[in-house]
Amino acid sequence: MILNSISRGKTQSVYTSCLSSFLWHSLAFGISGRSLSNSVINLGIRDQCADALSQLGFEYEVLAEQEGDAALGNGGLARLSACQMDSLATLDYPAWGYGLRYQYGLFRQVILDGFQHEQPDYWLNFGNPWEIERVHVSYPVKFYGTVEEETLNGKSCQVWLPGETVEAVAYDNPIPGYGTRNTINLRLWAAKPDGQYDMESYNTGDYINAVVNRQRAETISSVLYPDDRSHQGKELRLKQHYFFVSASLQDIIRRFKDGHNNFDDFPEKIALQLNDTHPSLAVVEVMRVLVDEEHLGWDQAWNIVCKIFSFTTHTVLPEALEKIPVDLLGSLLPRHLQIIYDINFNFMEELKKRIGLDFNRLSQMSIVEEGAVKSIRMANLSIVCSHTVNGVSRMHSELLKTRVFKDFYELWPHKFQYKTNGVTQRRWIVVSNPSLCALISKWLGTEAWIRDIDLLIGLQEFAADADLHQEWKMVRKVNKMRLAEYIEAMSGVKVSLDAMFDVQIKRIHEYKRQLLNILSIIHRYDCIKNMEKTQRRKVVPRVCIVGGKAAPGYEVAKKIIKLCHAVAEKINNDADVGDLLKLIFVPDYNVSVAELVIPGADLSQHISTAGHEASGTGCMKFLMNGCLLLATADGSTVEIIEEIGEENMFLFGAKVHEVPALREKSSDDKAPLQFSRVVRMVRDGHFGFKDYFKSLCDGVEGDSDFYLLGSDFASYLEAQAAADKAFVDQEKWTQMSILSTAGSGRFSSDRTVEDYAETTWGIEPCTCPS
Ligand code: GPK
Repeated sequence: MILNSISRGKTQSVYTSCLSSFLWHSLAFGISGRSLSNSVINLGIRDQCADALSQLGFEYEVLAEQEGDAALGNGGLARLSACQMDSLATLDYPAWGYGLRYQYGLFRQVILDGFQHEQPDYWLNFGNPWEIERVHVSYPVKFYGTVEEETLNGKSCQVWLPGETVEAVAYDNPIPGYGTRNTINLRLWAAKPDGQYDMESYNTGDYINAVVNRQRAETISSVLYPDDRSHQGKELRLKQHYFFVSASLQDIIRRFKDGHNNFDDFPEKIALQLNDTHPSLAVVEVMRVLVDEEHLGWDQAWNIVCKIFSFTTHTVLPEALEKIPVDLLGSLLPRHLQIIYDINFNFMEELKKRIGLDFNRLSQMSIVEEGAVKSIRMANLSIVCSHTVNGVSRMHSELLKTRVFKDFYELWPHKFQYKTNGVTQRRWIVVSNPSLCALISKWLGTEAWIRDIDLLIGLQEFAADADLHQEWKMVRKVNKMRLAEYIEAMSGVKVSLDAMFDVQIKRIHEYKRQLLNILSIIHRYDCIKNMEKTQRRKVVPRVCIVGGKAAPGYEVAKKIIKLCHAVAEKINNDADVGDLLKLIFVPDYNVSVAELVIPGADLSQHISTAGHEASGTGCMKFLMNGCLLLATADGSTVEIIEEIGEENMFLFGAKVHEVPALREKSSDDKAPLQFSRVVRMVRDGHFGFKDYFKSLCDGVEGDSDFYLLGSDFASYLEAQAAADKAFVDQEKWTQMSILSTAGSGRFSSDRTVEDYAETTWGIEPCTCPS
């Protein structure tokens, strides 16, 4: 969960009075990944640390590896926030991040017989040395109860009489910026029982129940929900949302009140960024606090809300748009439900004035969805209450405007913007690829690119330089060796360093099409098997690496993992194939694994069906590291093409505007014979588990090939062949690799955050006084 808040206004005074709160929430707010290496780099004390440790008899790298991976998030969305926090700190912005201090992060993936099993990740086992527990910064968070009407100063008002109170205790996680003294704070909330004892139970002798009830409070922040897309109306999840929102807002408002007593100044000082809909209850909570507790009039409060919130959405998938059943919301947060109804009533009245009685449109845009389960549409609520609605890539924003939120765009075109995602070069080059970092600095003659990423373009000048090629290849080889050692230690499979390391690592989703990758690996295997021995010499050897977690309840994704293992088992043990093809599944993919795998990859795959990946950030990490991309024109890859040119990557597949028509076409017209052949191999039990894989095959054949694996297969194979061809010419490949890194500057989160600061939040950097 992230709510980010930012302070606006004069920079110096803002810094010292520290009014900022960058209320940027995603339920899955990530501090994802380790902290130590990033922090010592940003503080500029890496060498001193290494020296000091060696005097104590420790090796810095070995020690850094001991840190657990804090996986307090699910995937791209969470890691994006971590990158943006790094950039906010580095660029001296006065910002705060808020989230939940889950006791159990994202589950650990254990593979048994090729099947995924989930194990709890109790990441606090050895404590967390980087956090500071603020026992004195705690707030009561209330749930349940009833709402009563009362009269105050002759005016009637609503009073919420809550039924349960839980305490939110702050844990601070400092995020130092690079090359600056500025350090910002990620404040995570842990749930503790309310200080008030349940006296009645104690008095009536129900001691055990009283203690059990106290413990129940702690469950609110105990576990991260591991599905990043489908949100069934679970009470605990809603409790997490509100717990997080309420505590963060109390914190922000307390800080504001420290120096101000007029809420009209609130929008001058505070910007709150809704990072997806998980924190969207914040808009309702601010209304509640202003109207019920601060006794502002509705219109005055509404004016304030509309000025402080901006909303970023991270998806195009309808199933990822959160809806909360009204019954659930009404029982947990009765006053909030009333406020939502009031907001919606006003919105509907305004809308009727604008569009008339177009009931279809009115019902689609309504915050309340009628139907079998009456629900609150959190995205609609966020759009209505925010001054800006951001997409995470240009293509995403276009889809929002023309499809997902078309009606809203027609109503409020000025609200819609986009900020293409970015990643921080501090973690994704400096920390994870130190030899490439040194090489870049050497050739650019400066380390300034670590703060000023645009300088990377300077590498273009040397893209054909034979000396740079030599050194570039050496760095890449060393990283491949490191990865090969890891693969051997983890899977027992020895891989050849001469092979192309071809990687697809990300959450397992049908739209991300790991299945397309596996089917093409089967095709490659089948081709090798059917070749004359002499022909085999021409095959470009490949090590295909796949990694990713499936949501525990996502059956199809779990079958894809099993298929990957079944195919790997067959290929890796086939003496005919040898080093020509290997398939490796990297278990328990997380940020630390990514830091090892990305620098060692030659080729990486970003092959979602066009129009499904809102942005994608993995592609940016690979790009920065000089890995070539094999991709569809989806999300941010469209912008990557503009930066490095189509000739420096391997593009394939249907374009976004072609997808609807292709879906209409019957599958026999679109899937090539090779596709039917590989699917048949799976169906026929070539890799075992025939019955188990049947539904996977059914899902990509006939008319059910929603993600267009069949129709994209031929062009995918062509792109794969083009990659093979390019790899044979190592000088050409190296040049493409250098140009990839050189062209990656636009995909730094520094650029994203600067853009947000200037065009959405209206804040300026404030340099920390020395
Ligand atoms: C989007 F909606 C969601 C979600 O629930 N989880 C998640 O990781 C990702 N995302 C998108 O899938 C990516 O395309 C995008 O780059 C990332 O969020 C950050 O914006």
